Amino acid sequence: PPFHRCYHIKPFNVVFSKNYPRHHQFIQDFEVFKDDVFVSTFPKSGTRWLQELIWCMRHKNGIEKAKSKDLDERVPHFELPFVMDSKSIEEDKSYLLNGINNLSRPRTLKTHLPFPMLPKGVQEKGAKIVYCYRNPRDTMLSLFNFMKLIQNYTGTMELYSDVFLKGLTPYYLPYFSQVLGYWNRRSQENLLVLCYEEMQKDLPSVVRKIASFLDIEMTDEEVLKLCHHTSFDQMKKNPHVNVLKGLKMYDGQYLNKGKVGQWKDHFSEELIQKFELFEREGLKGTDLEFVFEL
Ligand code: PPS
Repeated sequence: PPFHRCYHIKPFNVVFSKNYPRHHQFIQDFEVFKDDVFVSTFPKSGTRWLQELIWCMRHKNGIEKAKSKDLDERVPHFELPFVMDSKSIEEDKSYLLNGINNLSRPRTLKTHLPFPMLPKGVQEKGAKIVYCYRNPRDTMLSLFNFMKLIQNYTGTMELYSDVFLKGLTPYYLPYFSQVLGYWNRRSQENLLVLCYEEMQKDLPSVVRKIASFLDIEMTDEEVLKLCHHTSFDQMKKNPHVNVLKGLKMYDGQYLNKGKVGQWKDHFSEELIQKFELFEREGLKGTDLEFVFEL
């Protein structure tokens, strides 16, 4: 049987690869402006947190303004039409044209695309990218919970971890190829690489780092206000953030636990060993390190 049935995953997970060839050129040629900022992540690695932070930083009185519009409208998911089973490229183009091209500048866009698949204009114009990764164990767990939430996934966590380790996650995107694609380019001037655990440990420092990267001046008071606005508790009760437009949610919420080291409460010894092997292999020859607990 098709693999998605063996793993209880919906074909949604492979749609990207099916539709991608006909969209490739369109994504490559998408008009990028120098002042665009792409917030890029492997899914479930702190995207929403960064989207809210960066949007508020880039707009005067951002925290107040953010209260009148959903996050998905302020920071749209760039390639969303390409991962959904849309009917035609025309439909996808019209999404982009209406949803993204109508955004006023400076635009902030969310993406999970691997670095080489970003529009050519990102490099040509020197648009900035803020990338964030998260340790693979918490990432897998968060993705598993998300699949239960949006697809009513019925498999076990062990089964889903196989999906993750084999790279059959949404977009057909193997974890290491996506993370290392950015990590290995981190010396590029237009790329800032962060990690989720660092945001958890010391958010004010991360905010200052982002501000300096994006040439935004912030007072200490503004930094603290923003950290409060984007704390887990505040974001969880913020109806403009803790929603996902157009997606039916099964049991639960978009913002789940928001912790580092959740995996320790769920992983068996056997699963830990599988991940250790996966991490050893994936990290070979790189100086990337993960933080598994704080
Ligand atoms: S998505 O669907 O890819 O955009 O999801 P993403 O936002 O990348 O990841 C969701 C996880 O990030 C956690 N999160 C936060 N943690 C701490 N503080 C804040 N403010 C915050 N906002 C989102 C969210 O809870 C998800 O992690 P889990 O472990 O599932 O709770």
